[in-house]
Amino acid sequence: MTLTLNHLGWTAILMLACWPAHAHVNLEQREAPRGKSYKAVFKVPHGCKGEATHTVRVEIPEGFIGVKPMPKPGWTIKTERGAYAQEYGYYHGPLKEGVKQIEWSGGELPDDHYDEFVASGFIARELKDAALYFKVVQECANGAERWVEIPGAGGDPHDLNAPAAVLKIADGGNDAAHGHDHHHAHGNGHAHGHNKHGEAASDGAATIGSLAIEGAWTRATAEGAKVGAGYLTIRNTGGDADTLVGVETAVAERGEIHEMSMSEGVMRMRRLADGVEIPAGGSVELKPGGNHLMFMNLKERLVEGERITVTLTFKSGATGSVTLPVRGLGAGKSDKGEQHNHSHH
Ligand SMILES: [Cu+2]
Repeated sequence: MTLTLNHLGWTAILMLACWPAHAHVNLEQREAPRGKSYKAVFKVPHGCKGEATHTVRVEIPEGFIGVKPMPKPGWTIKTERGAYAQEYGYYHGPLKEGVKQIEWSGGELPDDHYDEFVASGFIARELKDAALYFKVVQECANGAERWVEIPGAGGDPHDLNAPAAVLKIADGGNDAAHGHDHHHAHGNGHAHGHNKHGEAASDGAATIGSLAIEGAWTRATAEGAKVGAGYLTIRNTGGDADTLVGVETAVAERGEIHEMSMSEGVMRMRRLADGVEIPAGGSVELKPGGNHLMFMNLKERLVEGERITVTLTFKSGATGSVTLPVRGLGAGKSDKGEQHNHSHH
C-alpha cells in the first residue's frame, strides 16, 4: 500500500512540523493532578548553539503555588516573589503570594553535558486550565535559548520552534498518578468513576483500562476526500505492555493503523497489521508524519469544529471510545497548501 503524493509539499511539511530543531527544555514528569504537590524537574539537554549555559530562568505559571527552588551546588539562586491573581487554598490556609520566577545563575553547564533544575510546589485545586506552561530561558556567554512559546487555541505544539515546558493537569477521573484504581472519588469531586468501562471522557481524552488517551484529534477533509487521519497519544499506566490493534468509527467504512515513513525521498504509508505496541509505563504518540489512525472510505466529510467518535481496541481486550475534535485542514502542518492525494492501493 503506497501513497502517491506531492513529494515536495510533504517533504517541506515534514521538516517544518516534525523535525525538532533541537531537543527542548522539558519537564521530567509531564502530567500531574490538581490539589497535589508537584516536583518540577527541568531537563536541560544542551547549551546555546555550542556555548555553555550559565543562567537558567524559569517563569512560574499562575496556579503553581508555594514554589521553592532546589539549591544547586555551583549555582546562585535568585527568586522573584509577587501576588497571585487570586487566593489559593493551601495546607494551612489561603496563599496570596509566592515565588513567580526562579533564576539559577553563575554556573557552568557545557553544551555536551546534561543537567536538571528542580523546584517543588503545589498545583492549586482552583486551577481551571488543562495545562501549565513554564517559560524557560537559558543564557550563555553570547547567546540565549528562549523556550517561551505557548500554542494558541487549537494550536499544534509541533508547530512551535521553542515551546515552553508544558505540564498537563490531570482531571480527577483521569488521574494517572492514582493508577486508575478506586481513588476516583478524590480529585475535584466529580463523578468520573466509569472511565474504566471505556466511556468517552472529555474531548480528545479518555481512559481505557490502564491506557490513558490524550490529545486526540483529526483533521478536516476536503470535499470528496476518501480518507481521514487521526492522531493521539496513548500512555500505558499499567504494568504490562499492550497493543493498539483496532480502530473503528461510524464516519468511515473501516479504520486502520498506519505507519508513515520516508524511503528514497518518497513518503510511504503502510498498514500496521500487528498494531502499535505501548510498553508498560511508556507512551506512544500517533502524529502527523508518523504513525496515525486512518479512516478509510469516509462516509461523510470531516468538518472543522465538529467531532467524531472513535473506538479503540487493544490486544488485552480493553476497548473504549474517544472523541476527536476536528481541526482545520492545515492543522499540524505549516503549509496550508498541502494537497496530498491520499490514494491507498
Ligand atoms: Cu495512512
